[in-house]
Amino acid sequence: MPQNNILIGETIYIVGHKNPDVDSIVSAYAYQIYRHSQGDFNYIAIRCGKPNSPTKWLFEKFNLQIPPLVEDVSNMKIALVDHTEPSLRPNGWEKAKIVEVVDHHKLTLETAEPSKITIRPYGATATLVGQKLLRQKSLLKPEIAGLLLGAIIDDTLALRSPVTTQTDKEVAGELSTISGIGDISEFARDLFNKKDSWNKLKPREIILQDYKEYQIGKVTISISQVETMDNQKLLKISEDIFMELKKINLENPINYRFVMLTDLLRNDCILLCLGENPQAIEAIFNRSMEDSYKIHLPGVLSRKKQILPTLIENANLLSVSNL
Ligand SMILES: [Mn+2]
Repeated sequence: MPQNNILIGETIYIVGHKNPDVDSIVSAYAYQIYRHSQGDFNYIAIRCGKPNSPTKWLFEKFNLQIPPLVEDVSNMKIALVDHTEPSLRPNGWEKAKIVEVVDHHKLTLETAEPSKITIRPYGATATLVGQKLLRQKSLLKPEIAGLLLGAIIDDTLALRSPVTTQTDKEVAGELSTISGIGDISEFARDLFNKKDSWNKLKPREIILQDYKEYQIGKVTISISQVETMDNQKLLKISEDIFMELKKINLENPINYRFVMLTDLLRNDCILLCLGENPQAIEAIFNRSMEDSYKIHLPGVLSRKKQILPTLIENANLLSVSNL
């Protein structure tokens, strides 16, 4: 697919992470608009996986086209948005050239040549891209502002997650004005209602819908997140989910697997835990497990800002010294 257009130069494909969420697809889309506004017409937004329900709902709401699917980025020049972790990159990245990064996560990158890196510790990549577009307001159409606002709301859980910064709030405020979306909480509720699609899914799909793997030293873990408006309903099938998690781990054994059942209204998380050293997990979260796989964590909503850093800080406990 690499193209060399003599008029606009070699194409750079803007791509979010595997299992794309709203932020990954919207940021790629909006970053293309920003680049084109700078005269860089060789930037093209793509996605490397199926859009989730909130993403589809947003693009439909604003009557916009979701970027096209590219399953393998071998031999392409790519700009990574919303991630750098190798396990989250699109298939074929080993044979691609990462020329740019636009992200809000910690950087994991080894490049042969210097790339253009833009990372800000915001709650969403969409905040970063939104900021760039807001500097030239004339270019920011209401529907693009709405799309970016949706991504910020999704990644920051309506500006309530601990990942939320003052900049997220300010950018969201400006975007809401431009988009004409007056009632942010109603917009957020509509968006989050699309997340509650888990009741149509099988346990395996629930686990893999928003699934990320991480390497912490020698320990490999996975953390799935299921965001709901009511995790008590999900709790009823938690045992089925846990059994499926065990099955997944038999097929592909890693050290620990977690599933976060977060409740956006109650502001808490039921964490399903599978791993080599359950005592370590209890010690790390300072709570005992129910039915030897569930931990209730009040006030926990964020994988990136709460669960993952807690595990990284306690990596010494995780690394199975008693193997
Ligand atoms: Mn994001």
